Amino acid sequence: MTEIDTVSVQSPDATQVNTPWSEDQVLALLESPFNNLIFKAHSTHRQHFDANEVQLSTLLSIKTGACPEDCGYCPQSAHHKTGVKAERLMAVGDIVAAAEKAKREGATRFCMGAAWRNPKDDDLAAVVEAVESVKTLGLETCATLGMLTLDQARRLKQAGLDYYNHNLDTSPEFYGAIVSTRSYDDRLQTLDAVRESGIRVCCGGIIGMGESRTDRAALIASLANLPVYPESVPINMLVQVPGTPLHGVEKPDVFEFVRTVAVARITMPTAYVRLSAGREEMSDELQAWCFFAGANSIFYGEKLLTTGNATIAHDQSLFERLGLRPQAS
Ligand code: SAM
Ligand code: DTB
Ligand code: SF4
Repeated sequence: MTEIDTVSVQSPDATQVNTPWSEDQVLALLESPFNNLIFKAHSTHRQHFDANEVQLSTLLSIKTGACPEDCGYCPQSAHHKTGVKAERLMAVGDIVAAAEKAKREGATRFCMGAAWRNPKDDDLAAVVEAVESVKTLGLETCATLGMLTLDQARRLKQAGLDYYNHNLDTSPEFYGAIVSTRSYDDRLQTLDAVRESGIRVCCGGIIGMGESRTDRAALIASLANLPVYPESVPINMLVQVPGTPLHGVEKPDVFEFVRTVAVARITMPTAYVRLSAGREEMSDELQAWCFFAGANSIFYGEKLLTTGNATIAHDQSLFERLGLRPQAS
């Protein structure tokens, strides 16, 4: 794709001018004094967003477990013994009922996740039907189904899919220590197909897998240097699940997480930066710092895919204490 082509497929609200970021520049930001970094991130945030508004996305695992991939963090991989019960693809009616509930609870985006390496044609046809139905509820739609071809991405776009989530997870250098069944380039290829189809890109990573600060800088640089940077950037804190190879890995200092959110905000100023997995274990103070550092979206609802999430009651109370408002649909 030429640079001109890339620009022409930008979604209407995407103003992601691509300034290349070297890993060293990102690392320098990550390493700067905390107050300087957070001030810069918060100032950037205010230039592009209402600083007191947070977008709410609800997740649903539409096909659970028995995944052939060996991602070291993931409770759904068939390579790890985690006790997650494998379930077939949900019926469209059940998916729509979950979306209706999410809407009633205040979510504006509904994200359907499947534990696949890639969807087969029959599977995709069912997801297309689900996307069409969820769309009619007035919700934004998102899916994360593994690797996609351009043709599959186009079918999803035609069904009304707004976002596709496909994470780079970590730095290109550390990736091989976490996943062996697919490569960083495979991930980039799917992201290209999604971008070319006109679906907005949701792409981020995980902090706390034993990576170094340099790896975190390289992850953020990889995201920010995509031909058009993602509209949505989920920053996950590893949820350590017994039975996965990453269970028991040393946890990073919590301020390292805030720093990563801040650097994502500075390098991708118009993206929604989502405070994603791991909120159940985070203190209210840590979450408040993340919002101040530029996070403006969360996963909302009692469950992520297979693990727990902060409760709705807790989130509502936290929003009230901080004077935050959920983004209206
Ligand atoms: N199978 C698809 C794929 O890998 O793209 C979609 C689902 S997969 C569960 C989506 C993302 O969830 C992963 O890329 C990873 O970033 C995140 N994730 C999975 N397990 C996690 C965990 N234990 N803690 C934090 N994030 C996790
Ligand atoms: C993302 O970056 N985080 C979400 C979503 N995209 C699909 C998934 C988090 C999964 C956490 C582990 C689980 O619940 O299985
Ligand atoms: Fe499968 Fe996705 Fe989990 Fe990897 S992250 S094991 S691809 S469900």
